[in-house]
Amino acid sequence: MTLLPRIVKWVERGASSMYFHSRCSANMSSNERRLRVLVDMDGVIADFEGGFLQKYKENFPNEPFISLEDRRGFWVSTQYGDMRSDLCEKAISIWESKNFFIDLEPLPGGVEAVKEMSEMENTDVFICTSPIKHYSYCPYEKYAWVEKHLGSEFLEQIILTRDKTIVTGDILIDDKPDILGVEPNPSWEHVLFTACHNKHLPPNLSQRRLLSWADDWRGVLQSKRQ
Ligand code: DGP
Ligand code: MG
Repeated sequence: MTLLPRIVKWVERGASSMYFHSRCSANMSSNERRLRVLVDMDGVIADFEGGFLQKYKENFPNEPFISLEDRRGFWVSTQYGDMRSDLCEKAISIWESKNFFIDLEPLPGGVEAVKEMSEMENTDVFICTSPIKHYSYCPYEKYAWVEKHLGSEFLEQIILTRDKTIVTGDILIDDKPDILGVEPNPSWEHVLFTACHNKHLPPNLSQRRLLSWADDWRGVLQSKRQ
């Protein structure tokens, strides 16, 4: 974030906390409620599927693979295991390897969108991502990826959790169709981010979608402010 928007953010935060603590009756419109946006990482800003397929083919050049066009279902290992049972473990070995997560390419427009929304007035953005349980590399590399692509100031904005339902927010932009956990009524609206594995799902009228970062994400945020 460049210096000027950061100063504006500090002033905004100070102003809104003064407002809530002093209970003064200042002009409400200048104290609009802050919007909290949770942005998933894999499949939303980091190209997990593309990175997986590239490394799988490099590591197992003689094994069958599933093109991104033919991907179905969230769990990559399930679809590989359905093709041939031993391919499940081969798939898992790819994302459990060192440098898998740090090497992921950004998805088009994602980094720019996250930076832009974080500079919007009255907007807090968090990267909300589930690490894999094989923790040797993934959590470290997720932090390193954020620093590399979004900048060190975003290290303050990372939430690593296997259960996103317990995180409070207004919107969760995520490519996983079903986000379940211990909280039956999460505070956020889940906006489904289109990915190769979910684009064939039947339309769900109760779930909004973002087709890509070229889609109207600004309109989605605006709709939550009203
Ligand atoms: P998230 O994008 O925050 O919902 O994280 C989901 C993680 O799970 C992400 O790192 C991708 C990974 N993942 C995808 N397919 C599989 C799978 O079949 N098995 C496991 N263990 N993880 C998977
Ligand atoms: Mg994801």
